[in-house]
Amino acid sequence: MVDVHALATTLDEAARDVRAIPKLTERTPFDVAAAYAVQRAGIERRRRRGERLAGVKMGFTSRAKMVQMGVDDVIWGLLTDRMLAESSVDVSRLIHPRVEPEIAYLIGREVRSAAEAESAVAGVAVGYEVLDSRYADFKFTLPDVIADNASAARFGVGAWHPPRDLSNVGLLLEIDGRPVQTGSSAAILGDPARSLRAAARLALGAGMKLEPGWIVLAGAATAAVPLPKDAHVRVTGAGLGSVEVTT
Ligand code: OOG
Ligand code: MG
Repeated sequence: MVDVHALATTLDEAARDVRAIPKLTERTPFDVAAAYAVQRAGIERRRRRGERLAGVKMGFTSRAKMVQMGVDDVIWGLLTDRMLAESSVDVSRLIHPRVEPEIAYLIGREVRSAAEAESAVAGVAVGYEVLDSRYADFKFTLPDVIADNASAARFGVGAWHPPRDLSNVGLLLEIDGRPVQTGSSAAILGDPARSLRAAARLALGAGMKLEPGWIVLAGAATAAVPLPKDAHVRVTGAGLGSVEVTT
């Protein structure tokens, strides 16, 4: 039997102490179902500290990410209000942060089936995600990264726009004015709307629902890049404007 709470505590303490740990599966092999139980226990710890659920993040929805991280399955994690960054991210609180461009959906009403996910969208935006694997060297197996809440650390979104077709939005990630990644939202499962529906399905399967006010990050269209201190990051989505953050 896997001690779900002990594993969740180990990950939570690594994040709070800003300290990388060896992969959990090195000592305790566990499967994907146990990994999601660890993820959920970690979120419960955050909730007990007063954090509130703010949405869902999808992971490995593009080939660029699967290839970068050496895994080949779509995963999901949960976002809390405290992960939402304002204008800056304090990288001294993170182990080895990386940043990646995201497409974001704002949920307008409760989503009771995957089929109604798109019609529940109140807004769309360009966003970014700051990842910070709690594992040494950002190296993990699929169960490890799921247990670690899909490496979620911080995120931000630009101005919300009325829902629209996002199947081919050009994305640009700049650091200190230099383009470091470019891509298209088409890389996200062919259309990020598919990722949104998957988010609804996965939430329902876990006994949850996408809630009004929640944000869904559909997954990065490009590989993630290291996020240094004193950096100025800008992510632009064609027709969606930009979102900026400093470190
Ligand atoms: C896991 C998180 C993947 C995405 O957008 O694909 C993810 C990782 O790469 O550490 O957030
Ligand atoms: Mg991501």
